[in-house]
Amino acid sequence: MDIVVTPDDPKQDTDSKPDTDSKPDTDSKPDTDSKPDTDSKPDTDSKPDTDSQPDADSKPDTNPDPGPTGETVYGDVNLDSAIDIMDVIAINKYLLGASTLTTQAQANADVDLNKQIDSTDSLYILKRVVEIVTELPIK
Ligand SMILES: [Ca+2]
Ligand SMILES: [Ca+2]
Repeated sequence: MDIVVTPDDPKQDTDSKPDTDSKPDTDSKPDTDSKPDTDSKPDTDSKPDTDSQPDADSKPDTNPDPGPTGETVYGDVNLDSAIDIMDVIAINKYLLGASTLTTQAQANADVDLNKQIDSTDSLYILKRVVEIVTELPIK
């Protein structure tokens, strides 16, 4: 390969200009570095300690709900004395594990009297709401 030495290169002088050094500081602003700290705070999410307390909510045995108030209104899952679409939503939320039901609500929800609350009860309550069936419980 040829090594061409060009001694008359006048461009090298541009590298040694000291004047341009006073401006390019805008690229080196260290202020923006002080923000990404928010990424380093995942500690609050990983605490498994919270599992030792909310047991009161998940234990149906110690549930301090008023319990059966005497009259079981089959289909009235949300205990508002009416059988409507809100009860279908309530039982479906319960079936999905998204909510809990009081003892009375569970009694009301078991509309086929098989001692279990499942999608069959949900379907019957829906049928009751749309008047495919006129009476609950289903026997
Ligand atoms: Ca209701
Ligand atoms: Ca049932």
